[in-house]
Amino acid sequence: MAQLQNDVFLRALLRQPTPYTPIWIMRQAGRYLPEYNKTRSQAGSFLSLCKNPDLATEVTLQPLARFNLDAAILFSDILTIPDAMGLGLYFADGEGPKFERPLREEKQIQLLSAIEPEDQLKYVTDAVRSIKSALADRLPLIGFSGSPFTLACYMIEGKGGTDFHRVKKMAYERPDLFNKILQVTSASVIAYLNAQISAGADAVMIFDTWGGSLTSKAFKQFSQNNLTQICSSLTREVDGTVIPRVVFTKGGGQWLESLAETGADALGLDWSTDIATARSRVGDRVGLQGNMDPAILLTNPDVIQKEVGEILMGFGEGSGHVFNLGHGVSQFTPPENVLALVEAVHDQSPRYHR
Ligand code: 1CP
Repeated sequence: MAQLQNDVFLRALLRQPTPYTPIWIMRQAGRYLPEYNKTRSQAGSFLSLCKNPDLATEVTLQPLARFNLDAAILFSDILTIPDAMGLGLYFADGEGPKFERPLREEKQIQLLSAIEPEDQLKYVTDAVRSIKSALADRLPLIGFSGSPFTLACYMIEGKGGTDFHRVKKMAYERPDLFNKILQVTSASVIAYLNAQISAGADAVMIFDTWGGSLTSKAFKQFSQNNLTQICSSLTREVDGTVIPRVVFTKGGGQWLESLAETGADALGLDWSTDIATARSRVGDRVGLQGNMDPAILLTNPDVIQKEVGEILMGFGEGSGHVFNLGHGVSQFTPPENVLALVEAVHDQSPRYHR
């Protein structure tokens, strides 16, 4: 692997010294950027963007051309895995993701089998190779997947934004069946992330977006165990360079100590947890990535600079912090506020790294 020109992000994840705090933004390529909307309308749909490696490369690079970000993230979606399993992903206009064939019958579940990434999801690994080549070792590229629990939520409910009653009913009433879904999905996630690493991803992130909807006991049983299994099965090094892993459980602030035991190098934090408290709880076991409320980006540069100052001061001196939002950037964010955010983090953070 060639030396990256900017590896501050990778070093921060591994809690190695850096000259400043690196920043990238969840959903940095997306609907708040006019150039993204243009490419998306030319492509016809979000899914055709994901499935075309040239267009996925183009939109991955769009935020990097505007902002001095410290990492690129593969343009794709977590729902590519259930789509490859045959559930039929589609996006109805103005609505979130949906599945034509959600998992409702026991027979369907018994027939599920793990995906072969270089076969069914070759458009993703092709996109990783294409983005790596376009980046020309300027910045690291983040690969990603959903967690098995979060993917199971979409696979069973058939859509997002629900109360998870179908999922929880199955988990509590038929844990055997629910575990079958989790096992097949975990095997798929492991193969998928390792394929992204082989294709050139420099770090990987697992989005456990709905883990926080569970009770503490159910979280251990139905999400954390799989996160640990995945981390222990991921490729650790490529040509002597460590591939860091980030685990992000939204709403998981109460479980940081146990999440630090999953094998993650860093934990994503949503905005509901104070970052100073989070750091004192995890100590030097893991790095932290986060955790500005995305709603701050709807305000103005003065408010943004002040908030950045508070989060940097909250984390305090030393390495191990990657600045990010606590969740994805809103589509109503003015791009100039993202510019102000990135500049504020780069201007204000060197004093914490002397
Ligand atoms: O153009 C459009 O209308 C599509 C909007 C969109 C985008 C830009 C979707 C649909 N997905 C994406 C890209 C995406 N999704 C990325 C790209 C990389 C980047 O950060 O620039 C990533 C990392 C994701 C991951 C993802 N998809 C998650 C996990 C992160 C999170 O936000 O919690 C989840 C839950 C999804 C499902 C999904 N896909 C799209 C939407 C609107 C949703 C959420 C639906 C819901 O609320 O349940």
